[in-house]
Amino acid sequence: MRKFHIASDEDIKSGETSDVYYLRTKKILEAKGLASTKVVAEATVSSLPKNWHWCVICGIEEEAHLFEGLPVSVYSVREGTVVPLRDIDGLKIPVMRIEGAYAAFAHVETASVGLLCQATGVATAAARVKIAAGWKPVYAFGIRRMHPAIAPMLDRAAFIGGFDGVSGVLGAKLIGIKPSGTMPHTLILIFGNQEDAWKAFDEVIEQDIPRVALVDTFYDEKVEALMAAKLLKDKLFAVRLDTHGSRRGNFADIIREVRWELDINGFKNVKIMVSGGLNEENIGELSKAGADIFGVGTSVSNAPTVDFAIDIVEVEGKPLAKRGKLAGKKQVWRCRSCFTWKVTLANTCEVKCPRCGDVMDPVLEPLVEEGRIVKDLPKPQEIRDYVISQIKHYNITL
Ligand code: PCP
Repeated sequence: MRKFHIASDEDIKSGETSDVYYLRTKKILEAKGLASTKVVAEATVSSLPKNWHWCVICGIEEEAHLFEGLPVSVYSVREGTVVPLRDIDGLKIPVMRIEGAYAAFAHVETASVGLLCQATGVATAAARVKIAAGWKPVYAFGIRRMHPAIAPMLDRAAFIGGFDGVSGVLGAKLIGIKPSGTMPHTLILIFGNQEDAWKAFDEVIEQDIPRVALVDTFYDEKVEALMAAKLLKDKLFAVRLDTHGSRRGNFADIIREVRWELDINGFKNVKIMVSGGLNEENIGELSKAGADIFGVGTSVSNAPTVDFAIDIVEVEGKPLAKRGKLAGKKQVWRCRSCFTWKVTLANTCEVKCPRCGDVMDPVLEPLVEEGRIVKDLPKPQEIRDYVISQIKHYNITL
């Protein structure tokens, strides 16, 4: 009996998480002798949430495992590729292409779209928060807001988007890093006072874990910050302000006051970490006010999904697409120098950047060939580095 309302790997690969109309389509094609009909299908971003004009493609590793073993071939952009909504001619950009008999992958079309939609939303929201925070350290604290079954995926996507660490134990294992965290109010409440809790943390927790004292439980933040600094002295790495909404008032000014209080008392090295209700709109002001480190939860783990669609663009080698979509198998090109993109038919050999004249590189690369994963799937750290390098190289802004 299933304890949690979640799908297993086998459920996902066997089509148990499919929309039923794809399974009925497969049944009809098989009944009518069309099961071997070859198609080319492409995944494109139909629209981006809010005022986003680019997204960080995430979920490609899971796509590889989804199509592994099926008699199809898949081409995709590298995981972590930052893609604008449209190319230089205003065309929507395919980020993944599937080639083979439609009946061979109909049962995983739903899952394939879902793998891209949510992870890309989270990774993009994370990248936007990092840009808004001026690239200061940001940690993912948001898995508590979502179903635990997807906690590793959420943490991985936030890390790929540029976050510096994640609070989730399994997510951190998946990424290959140590989980990050400070202390909850619970610890202080159970000890009944701040100092015994801070001291206990210092006595019990491994020495390589930064000592970050939570300083908003009972008294004013600047009072508790000074108490913690005087108690832990050089061992105190930072103080965390997770001030309750009812007391938050002008949070930026509270941060300035805490900074001032620590500095005039000789604790210039103690950093200020803030968390609770942070997002790309409010984090910049808190960073300017003196916050050094951020814990971001809901605004990233509950990020809007990116609206991908998978559409057939060729049947038995003939370009064919529904209204609103561009027929024919495509390749996508990105300029080496400027963030210019161009969509062409797949048989195009070379493209020069219409904007700066530099060489453009084809970005749809083989991922799965006839059911075999042919790409060395990069580690999350490599993907994260790739994301940050693109944003800095192309000077990508919010
Ligand atoms: C929460 C916890 C997370 C924060 C808030 C995520 O604080 O510390 O870091 O917040 P967000 O989802 O609004 O971004 P509490 O609920 O006070 O929990 P705790 O006492 O465990 O820190």
